[in-house]
This record gives sequence, C-alpha cells and structure tokens, in this order.
Amino acid sequence: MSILPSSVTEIAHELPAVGVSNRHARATIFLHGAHVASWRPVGEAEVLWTSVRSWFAAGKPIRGGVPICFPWFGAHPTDAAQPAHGIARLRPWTLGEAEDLADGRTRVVFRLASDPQTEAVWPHAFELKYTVVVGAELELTLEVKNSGQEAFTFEEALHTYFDVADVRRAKLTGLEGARYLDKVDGGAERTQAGPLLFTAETDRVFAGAEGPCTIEDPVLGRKIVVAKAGSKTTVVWNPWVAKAARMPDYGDEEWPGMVCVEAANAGTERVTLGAGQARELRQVIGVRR
Ligand code: TA6
Repeated sequence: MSILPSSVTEIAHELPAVGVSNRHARATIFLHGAHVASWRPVGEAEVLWTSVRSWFAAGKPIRGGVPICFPWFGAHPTDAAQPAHGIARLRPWTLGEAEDLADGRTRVVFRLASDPQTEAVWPHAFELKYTVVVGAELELTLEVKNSGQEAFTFEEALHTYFDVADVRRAKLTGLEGARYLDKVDGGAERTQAGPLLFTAETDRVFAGAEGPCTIEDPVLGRKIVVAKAGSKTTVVWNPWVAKAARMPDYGDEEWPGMVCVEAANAGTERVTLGAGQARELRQVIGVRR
C-alpha cells in the first residue's frame, strides 16, 4: 500500500478498507469492488445507505453505498449463472495513489485490470481506474480503458444507494418529461409526468437522461443533488415491500430508508471503445439545505 496521507487510514475489517477523514467529510471505501460504503459531510447525516444485512465477503456484493457495475448492467445477457451487474463489484481492487489536496479534500485512486478469471467470463482486456474525491461533495469517476487489440462494447453504472428518512415522503426531480422503461411492468415505455414520487416498487431506466437529479427529503430537511457526466442513462430504484423481503442481504423493514439514483450507460446506451480508447463516467453528489 502506498504511503498514505494523514487523512487516510487503513481499516481492519473482514474486507480491507480505507477510511477518509478530512475537514470536509468522512468516508469509508472497501477495496472489494472499490466500494464507497459511507460518505458523511461535516455537519450532515450519512448520505449513502447500506443495509444492516449486507454481506461483507469476497465474491459477494455489498448491499448499499456505491456498487460499480461493469461490464454489464442487470442480469448477464446470455448466461444466468453469471452475477448481476457484472464482475467489477465482486473483485478486489488495488489502492493506487492517495493524496490530500490543497483545498482540504482527499483524492484516492483504485485500479482493476482484466485477468484470466475475468477474461473467462468476459473475453476482453480492460483497465479500470476509479477516482474518489472526498470533500463537501463526493466525486466519483470511473475510467474504462480498452487495453486490448479489438473494440469492445460494455455497460456500466455507479449504482448509488442514498439514505432518506422515508421514501414515501421523498420526491425526485430532474426527470420530468423523460422517457423511461418501467422494469416493474415488463419494460413498458412510459414518460415521467412531473416529479417522481414513490408509492410502490420503482425500477425505471431513463434513456437519454444526461442531467442532474435532486432527491428532496422533507423529513431530514435536505436535498441531495446527484449530478453526472459521461452518462446517458439514469436508473431509479426502490424495491418496496415484497422485493425487499425476498433479498437475503436486505432487511425486510429497510426499504423506506433508501432510494437508488444511478449514473449509467446501459441498454440502448451501452458504450463501444476501440483498442486503446478510454472514457469516463462521473457522478458528483452534494447536499443542500
Ligand atoms: O438498478 C436497479 C436494479 O437493476 C434492480 O432491478 C435490482 O435488481 C437492483 O438493481 C439491485 O440489484 P442487485 O443485483 O444488487 O441485487
């Protein structure tokens, strides 16, 4: 592990992690999946939701925080035996550079490269670089590089779980008038009429959605602004009662406390990279009162 700046400490856990604590915020990032599990700006309540039932084990996805979905989103397109949302969130990443920035934020870089195991599942050479900047905002940048000799096509997402007091009283703005696929209703094509309110299981894939969204939480009296760059797909998810009860790593009563707003490139907006090419997907999260 490289020499760590004063704001970064190693955390002993079933899974190795680093903790970040600076004058702007605190965060916890597991090397497993380069998984940001917690981000709490100074003076704020936790912004990322993690299930009390989450697994923290090699080969298992962490339930909450920011799972990195790559190189496919959702179920594997042809092999049901493969894990949902790809392999990146299940692999140990390496901790690269870590530095305290002049403005008091902390920048930590994680890396994952293809190997025989990944190529057995997805036969392409890639290099992932994930840059996490912890400050009064949380800046997440996933760079995907095609390190092979031929073009490849992939899906990706920063599948972020946000903490809300009660999703039934929350409101998501920024997607008004956008077209979406309703995965709760067989992928039916619909248009978002007004702010997105949560009254039942919600699983919507918005294509052509490149702008920011805002989660309004009237109970906590805060707004979480979710901006992004390099992403054409926004996914919004809450499992509600029945699906929450079916997930072993998700408490039956936890569903009112979270909502996923995900920066992605998926479905019709999957990405093709030529040999040697790279591109970035970024999500920037801030809290307003
Ligand atoms: O992003 C929404 C979604 O695709 C839902 O359909 C649901 O499956 C969720 O992801 C969680 O997936 P996971 O594999 O982490 O349980």
